Amino acid sequence: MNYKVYSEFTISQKLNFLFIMTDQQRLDHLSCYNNDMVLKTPHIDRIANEGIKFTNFYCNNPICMPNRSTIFTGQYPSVHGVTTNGRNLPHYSNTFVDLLLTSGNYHTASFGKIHLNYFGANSGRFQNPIKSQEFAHPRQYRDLTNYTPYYGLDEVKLVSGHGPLCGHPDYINWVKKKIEKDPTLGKPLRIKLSNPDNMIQTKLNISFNTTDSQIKLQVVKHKVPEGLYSTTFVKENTIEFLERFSQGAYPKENFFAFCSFPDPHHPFSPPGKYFDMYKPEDVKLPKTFNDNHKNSTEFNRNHYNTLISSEGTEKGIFPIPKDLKEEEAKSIIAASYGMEKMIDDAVGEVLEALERYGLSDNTVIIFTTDHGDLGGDHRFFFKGPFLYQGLIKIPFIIKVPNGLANKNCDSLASSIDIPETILELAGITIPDFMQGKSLIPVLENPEKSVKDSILIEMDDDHNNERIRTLITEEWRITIFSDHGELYNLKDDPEELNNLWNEVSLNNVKLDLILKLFKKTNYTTKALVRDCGF
Ligand SMILES: [Ca+2]
Repeated sequence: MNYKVYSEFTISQKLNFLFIMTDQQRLDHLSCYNNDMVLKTPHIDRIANEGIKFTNFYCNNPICMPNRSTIFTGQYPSVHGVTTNGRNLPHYSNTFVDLLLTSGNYHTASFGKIHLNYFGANSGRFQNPIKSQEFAHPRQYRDLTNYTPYYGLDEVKLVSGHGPLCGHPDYINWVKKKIEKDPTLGKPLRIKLSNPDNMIQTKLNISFNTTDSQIKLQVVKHKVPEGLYSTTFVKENTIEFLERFSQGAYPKENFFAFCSFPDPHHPFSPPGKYFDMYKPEDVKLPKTFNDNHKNSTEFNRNHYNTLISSEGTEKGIFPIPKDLKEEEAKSIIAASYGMEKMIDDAVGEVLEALERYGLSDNTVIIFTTDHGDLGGDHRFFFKGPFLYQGLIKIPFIIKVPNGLANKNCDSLASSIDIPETILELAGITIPDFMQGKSLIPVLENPEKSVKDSILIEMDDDHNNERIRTLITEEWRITIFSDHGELYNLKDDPEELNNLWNEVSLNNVKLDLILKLFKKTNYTTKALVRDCGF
């Protein structure tokens, strides 16, 4: 691939990158995408006002580790190998951050969740699993090594897990330091600094104060104060880094900073004042909440029927409560709003710091999430093999210094395009192994289009399904092993009417299947021989 000069913007110096990412955040939970909502996110909205907001941006896999690995490598999950959670990105993988680091110009840093290695303990189901560098539980901390540079990241402060169930030595040591400075923070949890890591983490984790039904809803009230919560860890570490960088603490000319919040992923557990900030009665449910799956696939219909007649969970796979009532659904969304408000407040402070330390004039700001959340769409929550828009269509906002401001871009684009966009903005040649497209053409002219379709892969080991989805401007087609979905996104944006068996659309279906086949029949490099024959 030839390197194209990025010429349209008047950039006199090399650019820094502040890459802000959240986990499992719905596009319509940001007020710049949805103004008809009680939650307002003015700070994230500000990035959109000063930059470009993408309105047709998709993840390439609706699960954490696969899509995060896609963002780092610029490859589809079936190519980089992280086809599901619980599979580490191979340590030899080449990421865009490696390329920033080896360019010699960039200090590369990460504060928060990464999830390119798995978090969890081995329950005995797996024999000799490859070790992780992101273990959340103190029992595994002895297996961690001095791990930087980590997939190209020179400096890392990690937090693993979600909600009040967070861990990793970087986070636990930060908690200890915070309590050392301000002992009142540890009081509600009765944390003593003389306690070892596992005692401190147990105190963080057992601080749930909730009823059984709330746990089923994944709404969790806990005693972890705002000042010790993961969002504060990410915010403070990012701000302290920006200060250090501005003071010349690093020998590099530029920085790449990954500011990555573990929220608003379930359990929905906003700390302190954020827990009750939004009232369930002020929440509007998605339009499809009362879909009874009459025109859905049998697979979705079975899941729906199971969830409305089961006791809370279906084999622990889809943690959805029995007979979910509208008020309960609203309470889940209200709690997620609290987490999202806390993130927006944190983003506001990070942006303020960027300006305070004189770094905003040459820093690209990116805001996105790793995938969405079903969030009550079609009465489903969290994630799963239900490729509805709330799960797959995600926010992507980018502000380039001296670039276009307050513009929308309706071009199809996806997570796999992020690394090439960053590399091109950094003036680094895009390597052949990357499979996305740089978004520079639409940053220069948001009226243009960079892609006519998006591929979403999902290998679902719970159901042993390799599900492939193609999104075009008009259609979503999703192919399972023995059934399919076809929705006209223009006529039926709520995806209520599955047209897979509509005979009059057979030509459309065939055309989309061919497009999907071509898209999956990719090669990462030109076919080359080692010898003539
Ligand atoms: Ca995720």
